[in-house]
Amino acid sequence: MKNFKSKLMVAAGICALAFGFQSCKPKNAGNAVSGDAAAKAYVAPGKYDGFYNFVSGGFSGQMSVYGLPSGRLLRVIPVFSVDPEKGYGFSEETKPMLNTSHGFVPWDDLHHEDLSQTNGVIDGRWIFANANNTPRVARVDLKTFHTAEIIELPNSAGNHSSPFITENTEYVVAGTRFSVPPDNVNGDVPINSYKKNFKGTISFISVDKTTGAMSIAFQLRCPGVNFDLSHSGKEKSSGWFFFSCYNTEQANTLLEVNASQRDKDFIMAVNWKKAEEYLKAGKGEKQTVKYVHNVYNENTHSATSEIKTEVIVLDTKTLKDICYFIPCPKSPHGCDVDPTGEYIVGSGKLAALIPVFSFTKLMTAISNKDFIGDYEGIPVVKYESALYGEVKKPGLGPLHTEFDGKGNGYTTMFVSSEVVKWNIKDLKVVDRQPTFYSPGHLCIPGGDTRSPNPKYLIVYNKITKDRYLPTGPELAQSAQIFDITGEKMQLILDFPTIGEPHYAQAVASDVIRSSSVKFYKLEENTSPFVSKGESESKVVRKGNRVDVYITAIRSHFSPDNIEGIKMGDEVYWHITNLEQDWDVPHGFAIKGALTGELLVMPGETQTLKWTPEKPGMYPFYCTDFCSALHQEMSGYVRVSPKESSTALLFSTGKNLPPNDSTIVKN
Ligand code: K7E
Ligand code: CUA
Repeated sequence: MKNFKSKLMVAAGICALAFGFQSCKPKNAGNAVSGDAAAKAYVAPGKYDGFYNFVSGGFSGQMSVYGLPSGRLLRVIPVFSVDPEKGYGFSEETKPMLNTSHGFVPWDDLHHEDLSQTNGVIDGRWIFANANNTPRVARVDLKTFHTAEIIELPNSAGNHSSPFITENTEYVVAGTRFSVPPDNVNGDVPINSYKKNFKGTISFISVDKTTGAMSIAFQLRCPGVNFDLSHSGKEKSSGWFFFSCYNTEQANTLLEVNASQRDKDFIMAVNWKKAEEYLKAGKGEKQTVKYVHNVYNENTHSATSEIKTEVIVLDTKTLKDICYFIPCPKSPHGCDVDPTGEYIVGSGKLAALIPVFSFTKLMTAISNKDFIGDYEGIPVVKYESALYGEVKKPGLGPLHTEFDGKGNGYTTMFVSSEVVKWNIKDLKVVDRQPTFYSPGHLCIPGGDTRSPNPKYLIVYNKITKDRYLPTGPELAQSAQIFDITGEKMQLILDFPTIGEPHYAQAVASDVIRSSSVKFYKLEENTSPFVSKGESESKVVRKGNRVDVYITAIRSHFSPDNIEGIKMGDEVYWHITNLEQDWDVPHGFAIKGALTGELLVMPGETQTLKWTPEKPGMYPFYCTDFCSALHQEMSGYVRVSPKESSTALLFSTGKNLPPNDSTIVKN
């Protein structure tokens, strides 16, 4: 959202004069927390939090897991970014996860998350996330909190309107932010041919009910606009999807001005059940593309990366009745659907009101063909015919809305730095509370599902002045928790976040807790490089490739003395953690390696590739404090010149025989 800031600040100035909105910085920043707040956020040592909160890491490419209401950071899950702390993206087994059609991409920008649902309720199985820059969608398995799968999206650029799921996780849906020429045509065209050559694409990724496996079922080819955000319909509107669209001006330069011309942009309503019918009837076109599908296997403990070459595209211009545009003021960002599925809320970044659309009215308008025309062949429904009503003077710069299931919406106001609670029926503002500062997304546990759990509201801020100790030019990003059990929202805690948070989701902890994997069973480990006991540990040379099958158990490695590695060798350290107990990882580090830690879970095998740079003695050690004798958990590798005659020897617990290094001259 930072890119919108300057425009919004300008708008703020204008609107503050015109409407007398509050200034950007709330006045009572210092003392907004009332007396009993601390008690409400307090979770005693040794007690569990009631909720998991999954917070996007933004440009850190990761997802962090907090406990609520304590705001305690529990875990960082690497998704689209390498994580040296865990070895993700450094081990040979996890490297393929970050493979794309553009090669290995070690870092991306993660904005949105969506927890899987069954019957419109969070089922705690998976959480999906988007890579914004190089378009991808990931699935994280909540049994292990590991990234299980990543699928790349062809015909897309800036995968922002993503990922949003349907009520039974039939599909994970992703809309492209940047329209671009499709991948199978020549994209080497003048930029100013936008109107002619640029297309928007929405991907429907199917999700296997049992395994969660993703595959691109079909794509919709849409007019060239910017798809910003979306949400699926629910209950009565299930079968539909809603996308906010901006840049309906189809500008290709200085969007700040040129994409803010029209008084209204659109929300695009998509009848995906209809799209499925066309797909079944064979109306899709096969398109040659190239994208990558990466899958992590929890038995081999390794990922595979496969290149795919085809998608099926449905053209929404020729296939009628899939898409409809609803005019929506003005450059809408958030597009949120209330728990009943009746109300669709568009948050126009530059609008001084919040339009709430009625699904029932929309359906009537569509069947009556109550259109004001078409936009690139797609019917445009009359604004008033789809509108339920407008929330007047809600604040400035509305971005995102969540729901409490008790008839209220909560909308963040980026410019006026507040969160505003409003009643869905009468569209009256019920309460407003300052945030510190410039909130982006917000989250109520289950707040975008049929069944919210409205105890807390968490607001994720973009700017954090005078809330935390200074840390140089950049301050910590911040989240703020409000108790929303009463009529008024009550701020109870600030906590810092990693990267820049965008969307977040939360769920009661018991939905996930009980299914947590505690360790991997060694007997189920089918890695080709596993050693299931110390007796299987070994060092094998094949040409200049050396495979070290090494085991880790408290508190030693086997083998721990290795000689006969030579310059020019590529050494693959296959570390199997023999422990069979909860929370006993071992780490592995060797001088000169690209990471100081490869973290290996009990029962798991992970591989570090290492190429020594000069002859000498190289210690290796365990990086995870695993026992009182952790510091003893170490070993030595001797590296000899390429031409030396040093024999390849290894041992544990006894000295190697004499092994002279003589240079052999050919
Ligand atoms: Cu509003 Cu990328 Cu969802 Cu940030 S986005 S806030
Ligand atoms: Cu194993 Cu420390």
